[in-house]
Amino acid sequence: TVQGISEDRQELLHTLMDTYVKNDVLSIQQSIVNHVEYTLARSRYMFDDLEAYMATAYSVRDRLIEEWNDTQTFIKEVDPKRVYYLSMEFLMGRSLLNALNNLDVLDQYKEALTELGYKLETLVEKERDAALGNGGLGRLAACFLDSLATLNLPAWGYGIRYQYGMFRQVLVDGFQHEQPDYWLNFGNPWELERLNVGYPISFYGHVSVHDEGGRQVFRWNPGETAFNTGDYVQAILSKQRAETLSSVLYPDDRTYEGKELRLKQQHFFVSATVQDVVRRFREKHSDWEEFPDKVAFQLNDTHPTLLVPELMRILMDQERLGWTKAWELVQKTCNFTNHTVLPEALEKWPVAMMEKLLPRHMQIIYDINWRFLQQMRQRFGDDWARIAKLSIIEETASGEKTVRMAYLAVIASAHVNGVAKIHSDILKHDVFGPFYDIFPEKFQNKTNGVTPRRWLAFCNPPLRQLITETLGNERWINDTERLKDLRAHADDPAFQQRWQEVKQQAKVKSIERIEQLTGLQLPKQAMLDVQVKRIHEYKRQLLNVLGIIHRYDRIKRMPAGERGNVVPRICVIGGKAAPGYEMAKRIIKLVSAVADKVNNDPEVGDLLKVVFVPDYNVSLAETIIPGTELSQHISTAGTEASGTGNMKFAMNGALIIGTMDGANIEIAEEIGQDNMFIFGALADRVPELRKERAEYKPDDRFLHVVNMIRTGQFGWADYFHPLVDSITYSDYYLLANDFVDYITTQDRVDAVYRDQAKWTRMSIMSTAGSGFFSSDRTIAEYNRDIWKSEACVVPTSNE
Ligand code: T68
Repeated sequence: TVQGISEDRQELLHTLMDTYVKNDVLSIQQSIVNHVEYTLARSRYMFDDLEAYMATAYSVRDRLIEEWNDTQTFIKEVDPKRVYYLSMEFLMGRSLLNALNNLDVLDQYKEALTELGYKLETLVEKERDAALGNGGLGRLAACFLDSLATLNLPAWGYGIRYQYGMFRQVLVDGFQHEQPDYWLNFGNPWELERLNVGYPISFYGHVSVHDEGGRQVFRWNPGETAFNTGDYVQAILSKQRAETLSSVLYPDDRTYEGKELRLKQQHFFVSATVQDVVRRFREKHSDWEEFPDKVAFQLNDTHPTLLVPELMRILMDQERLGWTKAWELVQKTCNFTNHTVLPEALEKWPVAMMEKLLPRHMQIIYDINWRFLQQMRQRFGDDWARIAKLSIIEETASGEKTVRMAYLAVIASAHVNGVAKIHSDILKHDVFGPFYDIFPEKFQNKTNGVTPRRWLAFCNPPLRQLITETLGNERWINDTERLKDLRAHADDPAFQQRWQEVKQQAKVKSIERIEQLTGLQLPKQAMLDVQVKRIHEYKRQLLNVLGIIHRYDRIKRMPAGERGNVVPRICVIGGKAAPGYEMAKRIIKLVSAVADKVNNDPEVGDLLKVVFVPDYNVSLAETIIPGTELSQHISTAGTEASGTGNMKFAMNGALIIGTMDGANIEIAEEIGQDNMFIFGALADRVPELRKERAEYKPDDRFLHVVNMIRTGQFGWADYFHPLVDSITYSDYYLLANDFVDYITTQDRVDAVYRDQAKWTRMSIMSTAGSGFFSSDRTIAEYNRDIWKSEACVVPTSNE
């Protein structure tokens, strides 16, 4: 019951709603056609596929809004501790199919649309991906929202609604070109604009000090405030400036870029978030002591770390709390997740830029640092070398001072976590080693996960059906540990047969999609071998290419009579290179060049096909992953924090060829080493191998393959030179060291593939062992060990 409304009125309102949002086919058709006519203002007698998609989306949205409102009303009433997940990126992908499945109305909508003369599968393709993220970090945030909702946790995701998402990648002559992704072109039916909610966001200016009853208070006098001015023309100009803040997602997931607009985005984002959170808290509370019982922040990498000085500023300068109290509240509410150990990715903002843009925040950061270093001095004495290592402010050799955002995040947070066991260990003993020595209790591991709804049940309906029939019900979808029960069927020939049929069906779909995207003709019986992820030197797509060239060369040298024994393969590589990352762009061109040569070689025919799939994104992943047979996760050990693609492929019964890196290690623990193809140097050997690399004599097969590129067998010899050099001299990612193990492991892959019963068994064991990698488990752990909030289940109306 709702407070403050008479029972009669409540009854009437309930009935009105109930007769509108019904889920029988006729009611659904009515609501779709209503939206065509009244929301889109198109004729109900004539609307195209895009309009049908829009109307369907609005109709589904009505059903979501109802639950949303009930949830919000209930949660507001209960006033539990809320979790705030702060992320500069949410890589959501499409929503229609996900929402239909979650509302459990997929079949009704299919039927409703069929009768109206539309195909749901066609309409689904009309939706633009919400690609508001670069890769793993952004997609993790999206999976976490799914699991937070599934677990009924009272949580909000805060992010930026960029107008331009991740660029669209087109290949011209094998080279990557970037096109703007204006994803809002036809409007976005999944969003609601709250024009009544707005907060001023300030930049620049100076800080003044005032005396308030004998107490010193600081005031930030901003030079620029979005939305608040009396001058009409200035107001418009200021609004336009404000709009640039959310215009574009930075497409760089590799190097931190010291661009002022990026810093402005970060401040805009955290400032609006803090103001919204504080407003919600103040609606119900006047005592700041209660703040940590009502609020838990999770910072998705360092990108939202300005939250720390902004919250301090609001608590001290606006709410008039003293430093000690404000700092205590910050330290009790903030938590930080790190996603990378690559030094070039760590954010370090120039002090000069921060001072200019956010003078009060810079002051607060200096204060935090000073107090922290004082404490350390009390602890360690005047060991300046040790203390300098802990400083938030770094002085570079050139004399430039920068703010180490990760150190600020570690010092301010109650809990700090990595995203896979090996990664969390590296954080403790390497990246944040000195901090681990001081506060060991802060450091945790939370191994990543992915939502089994989108990444198994919804993207792979035939496999869902088979699993459900085998396990007897669908409880495995929200309780993935139950997938273990598939193990009992792994050796059953009849079950294996059905598993193969399902996999083959998905494979054909994947291949057809790839054919459609590339114009190639591909053999449907070949092994589908896939490496899709952002292009990075550390992810070693180049090692994959070297392996492909080696395979090609071997086929060429083979007597024609022996070629019958070759296991045919389609090698797919896909992913985006950051626009300024030249090496990554050269790798893309190399894949295309090798593909051109191999695919047009009549001696090779269907034995080997090489494909670069353009514009890899969430939706493409949803069709490619279910059909993949072999998936590659081959980073140099110690460089991939976790990986999440590996989990999605394992769930869908693809076998993994991979190094002992990131979550691969835990996948091996869960599904068994013998159900994966593991190769390569271990992380603890990597530093020595790097030191010894200059003396290392690479195998002749490695040298030969590298030489084929160098001497122009795939053309473009000059353009590929930097790639060849990178693995000939420093070879930082140790391709030469891992090459032989890689190609011999690839031979083992072929051998197992020839034994389809064995392969199928391994495939079943992969899915069966993937339950641990549900993001439901990850989120349950965050909540148990960090947030300590409680599930908040809306009572249903008939209870
Ligand atoms: C990824 N990081 C990790 N970063 O590479 C991956 N960076 O191992 C891990 O599984 C995943 O995070 C989730 O934990 C990223 O994706 C970025 O995208 C990024 C974006 C902007 C700036 C820096």
